[in-house]
Amino acid sequence: MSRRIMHIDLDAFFVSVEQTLRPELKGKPVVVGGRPDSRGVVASASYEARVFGLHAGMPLTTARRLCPQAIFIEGSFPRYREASHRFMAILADFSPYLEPVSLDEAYLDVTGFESIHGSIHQMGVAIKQRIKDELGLPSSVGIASCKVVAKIAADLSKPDGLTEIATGEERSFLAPLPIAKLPGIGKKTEIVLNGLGIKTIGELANMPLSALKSHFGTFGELLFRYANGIDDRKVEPPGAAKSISRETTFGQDTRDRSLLKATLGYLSERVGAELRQESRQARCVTLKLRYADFATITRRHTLVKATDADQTIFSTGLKLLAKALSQEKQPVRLIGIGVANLTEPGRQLDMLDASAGRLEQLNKAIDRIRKKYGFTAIQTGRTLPLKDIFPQSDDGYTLHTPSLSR
Ligand code: DCP
Ligand code: CA
Repeated sequence: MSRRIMHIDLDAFFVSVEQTLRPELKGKPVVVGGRPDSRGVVASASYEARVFGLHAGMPLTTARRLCPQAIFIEGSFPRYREASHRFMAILADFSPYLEPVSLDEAYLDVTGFESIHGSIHQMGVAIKQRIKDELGLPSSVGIASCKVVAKIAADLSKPDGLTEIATGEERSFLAPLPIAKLPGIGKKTEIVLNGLGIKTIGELANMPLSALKSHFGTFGELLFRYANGIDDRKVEPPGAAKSISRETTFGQDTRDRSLLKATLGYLSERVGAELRQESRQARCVTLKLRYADFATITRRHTLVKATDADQTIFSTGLKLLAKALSQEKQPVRLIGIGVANLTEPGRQLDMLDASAGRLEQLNKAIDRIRKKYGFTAIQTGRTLPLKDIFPQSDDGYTLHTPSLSR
């Protein structure tokens, strides 16, 4: 039996949430990301702003130049998280086979649900309506026999649309579309394919599999399958998070080691706090740096033993930082730290290791106090240098990139 997969994505999510709070912003070019003279990038642009070429990821200064009349909003992450929870709760009402992909995007497996709603199309209409009625947010829906086609269908219906692709029509639906519409095709792959004379998904679908494999290896096979509308990935209800990270862009590019170190310390504490909140431990620590020229590197270290300790995350990040800085002399624009390879904590083992046990007790105590009095109630030595630089709130330091200070 053919599956029915639905992809639901909120339109201009951050902007749309702001518009529900300030209806006078509706129908106007609006950008969420920060003040137009700040160094951040566009997080979300209204469709009215996109007419001027604005898009996510564009520096705010460029956005202002292209569209000076746009209204720029810093945004507030807790509001978006709240809207996201309510959005997912609505979807969960419709099908238990729910896979959230990001804050504003999810897959639902709705195979066999037509009898409840009359048709799957009607079900999509009902979902859109509830999101509009209860959250005031516009959404776009794609329905197809597999994830990749459903996602592309949703994408093409934006804003506020719904597209259903009948089983058997996947290839003909995809064929005329430019290859860039296919998830996974970035700029590099696009250039290579263009070099081979491939511009549309249909042309890609008609390439011999062997040729794609010889150019792209196993990824070539994936491309071939997607281009032909073949995708057996299941809709997977969430297990636990696979990684946790925090990053921030500096107000000014910096070479200041003590600022870099203190910021890394703060971000490590935020990562550690979330790990413990989620009752997870991690074996892999990743440092991310973006230099003044936008070149971005990540450096990774795998620990012998999984950890949820700020101190271990920080000291590992610091070693990676020292090494990276010794290899690159440019000032740093952005710094981030993340953990991956998450596991359930192995408590018994920790108890055998006295120093790990002590750290665990210390971090737990810090978490308790912070939960009660706010994140900045306790300052560790490693973040103290930030005190004079960033404003503080109960929720933590207000770093430069507002949506990432979470
Ligand atoms: N986001 C971000 N930074 C990015 C991209 C996205 O902070 N570089 C945030 C803001 C977006 C939200 O994630 O509102 C969802 O991302 P989407 O890519 O789905 O973008 P939008 O919802 O804003 O627009 P669209 O209507 O194209 O889905
Ligand atoms: Ca979206």
